[in-house]
Amino acid sequence: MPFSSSSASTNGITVVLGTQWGDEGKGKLSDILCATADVCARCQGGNNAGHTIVVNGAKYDFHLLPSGLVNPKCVALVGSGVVVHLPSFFTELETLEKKGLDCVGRLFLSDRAQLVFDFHQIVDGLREVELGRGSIGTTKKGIGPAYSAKAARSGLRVHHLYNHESFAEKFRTVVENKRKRYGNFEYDVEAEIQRYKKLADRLKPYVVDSVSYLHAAIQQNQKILVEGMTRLYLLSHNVGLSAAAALFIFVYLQNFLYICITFPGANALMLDLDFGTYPYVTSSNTAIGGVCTGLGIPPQKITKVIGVVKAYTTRVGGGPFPSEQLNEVGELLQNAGAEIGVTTGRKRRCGWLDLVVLKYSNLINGYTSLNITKLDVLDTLPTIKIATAYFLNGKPLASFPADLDTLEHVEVKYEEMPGWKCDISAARTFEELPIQAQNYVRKIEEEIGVPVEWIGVGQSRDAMIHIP
Ligand code: 2SA
Ligand code: GDP
Ligand code: MG
Repeated sequence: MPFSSSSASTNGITVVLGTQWGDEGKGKLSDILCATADVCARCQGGNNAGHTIVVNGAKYDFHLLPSGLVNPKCVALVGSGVVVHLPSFFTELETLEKKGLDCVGRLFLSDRAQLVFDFHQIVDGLREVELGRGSIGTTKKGIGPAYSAKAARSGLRVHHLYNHESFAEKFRTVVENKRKRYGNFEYDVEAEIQRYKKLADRLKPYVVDSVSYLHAAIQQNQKILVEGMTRLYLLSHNVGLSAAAALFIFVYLQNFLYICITFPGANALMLDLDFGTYPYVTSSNTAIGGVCTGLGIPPQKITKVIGVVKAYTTRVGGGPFPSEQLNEVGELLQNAGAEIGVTTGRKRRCGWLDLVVLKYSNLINGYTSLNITKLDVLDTLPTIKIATAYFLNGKPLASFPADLDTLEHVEVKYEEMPGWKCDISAARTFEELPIQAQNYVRKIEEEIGVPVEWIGVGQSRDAMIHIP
């Protein structure tokens, strides 16, 4: 490989980010990294996200909960920047537990996280109807309305649940205001208040001050590095310590070994509220900045930023997509890649890999290495195209345009590369890939200027090439 991967360290904070419009396969990489991580944390988004992980033939779908839960030694933290629909939190937890995952004592939620209520989801749907042909194509999980309430300073956070009277009062006011704006939609406010009283009790063991917890973890790691690990959190659970204390002890002891935190950022750069294809974006910062604001950690603690790049491009929902293929190529990618939304079941739109997007994405996120995923989906193509530049009225664009009208009208310049026309799913080293596939990977690496560290060649956990 022309570049070597910059940081092989297991210490520090590793961030996993989507480089395109989402569904690149972040969940699978997070799962692999969490086999050796102490903590897996989520920093933004809500149950709009969808990550599918396949381990030994068993399939797990994650939406709100961190995908690190598949690994029994990993603590999962839902951070302050996440918007949480509590009924979905518990439904997802129950589904995972039914599949045999023991999440007791290793799943935690920040007391500063904002809550998403059913009325946010109702309003999400009403707003999409209002937008008509210009609708965003949201997941209707209430993400936009919940983040809007946060920015307007009228949102309710997890800690508010524990002052029932004041929670009930605030809740009545916010619903009343929404009804003034969106009409008298059906919603039993008093029943909801009672439901949340019960949910608050059920939630108590999971609630922590995530800022203190993460900083304690980071601090310990800087000072001590000793081999060995003790699973004392189970003991502390048995003797009745609080969840926060149990978590603290667990992480403290784990850190004698090392600490490696992964942040499986939900969604991806092109859906970032500031840098994505606004307004066809989600309502949070999916770029690297969202990691610091969503977890309250300083940027210099981040040692690795892995950009996950699908070997082609997909997008779900509305908005411009310059390299989209509304033809048999798009259909082939959709079918071979099983490109169906994990949360809504919508078909994902498909197109060629777009280097203009990836270079822009790297400018903002500064990837230290890349994970190319779903390379196997291109197995049958005789020729593969890569978008290398955008032109408007015959002139090349110098940068990724902010204006969507411009983006919708760009002409895309493509380069063609020969396909490999064989099954690559059994390859486990770079050298085992056919030369055409190696060249495709090298092309991406050279154009973006970031080393490729991982290559996905199939859905399951083991179908991954690691280039250390
Ligand atoms: P929202 O619901 O307000 O966040 O929607 C705003 C835009 O963000 C897009 N979005 C997504 N894009 C890709 N994948 C997502 N997760 C699911 C998945 C999507 C699904 O993993 O498959 O099941 O449909 C996701 N979540 C939000 C959304 O399409 C809007 O364009
Ligand atoms: P995420 O949101 O980025 O975590 O991605 P999703 O889970 O929504 O979508 C990626 C899909 O591709 C999932 O069904 C994964 O199991 C699957 N997947 C991930 N990596 C690979 C790969 O290398 N090859 C194939 N064929 N499938 C993959
Ligand atoms: Mg997804």
